[in-house]
Amino acid sequence: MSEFKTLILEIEDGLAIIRLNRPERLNALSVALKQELLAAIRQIAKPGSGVRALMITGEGRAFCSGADLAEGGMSADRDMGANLIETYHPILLELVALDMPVISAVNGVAAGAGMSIAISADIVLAARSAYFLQAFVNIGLVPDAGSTYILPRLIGSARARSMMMLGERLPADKALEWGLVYDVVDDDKLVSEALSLGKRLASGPTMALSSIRKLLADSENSSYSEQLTAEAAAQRKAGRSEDCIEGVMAFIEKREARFKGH
Ligand code: LHQ
Repeated sequence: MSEFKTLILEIEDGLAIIRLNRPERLNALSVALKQELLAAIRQIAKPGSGVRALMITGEGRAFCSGADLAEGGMSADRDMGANLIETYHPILLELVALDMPVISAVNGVAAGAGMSIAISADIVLAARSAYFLQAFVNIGLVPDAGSTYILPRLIGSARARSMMMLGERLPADKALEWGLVYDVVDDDKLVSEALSLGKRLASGPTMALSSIRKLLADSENSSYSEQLTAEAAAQRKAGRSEDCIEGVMAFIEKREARFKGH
């Protein structure tokens, strides 16, 4: 049983599944949901948790509609920058620091900071009826929660600018064409497809998968030669892992590898 109220955390065969669970608000990020999301990620990250992959999805008809706009009221002196630094950045930084692959299963709208969370995953799988929305400009805000970093890197500057400035919905099929998502599947297949990908990753060579994440994150700001050096260091570590020995043995013995994650 999940001890959380605004999300559901389940762990199955090394795969942690977080379901954002405020469907009546399209899973908007309330203070409570942000606190619980951070606590859930920390629980997953704990050594000995047994978790080797994470999948994030939403309950109901949305993935996440971004910041909860109904909470807190409006006044000109409120500091949204501080709100970001104190409550959003820890979630995004801990998510990106996880030593395991992350999948988002986008079951409906992913708007504002909800879109940022969705596209920070390694693999983004979208339901055919899902859509992405840089909602910020529609309420006079700027893209945040990592959007200005991640989005242009995924879909290019021209498309990112248009999404951010026009605040229009990007349907799943177009998101696929633009390279924002890994794949689009029929709505009723989304969860089963994401679970199957998640379980496959959770039984993979976790150390290598985690290094792939880190190498790709570092490559955004590295020179070619720095990246070659980083690859060599990561390969030295991976090459000494039990999973690499198992992978090579399994290849030679013409059988499926049984990776243990170390
Ligand atoms: C919501 C929300 C929501 C509360 C739907 N909050 N109730 C910002 C500020 C501060 C610091 C840091 O960072 C940020 C980052 C951000 O994320 S800013 C962007 C915030 N998000 C938005 O601006 C999106 C607002 N929502 C919408 O534009 C629409 O709801 C979308 C396009 C997501 C979905 O439209 P519909 O499918 O037509 O659904 P709906 O609008 O009828 O929503 C259903 C209910 O959910 C409704 O409540 P009600 O009581 O009328 O049934 C909405 O009020 C509620 N809801 N999003 N973000």
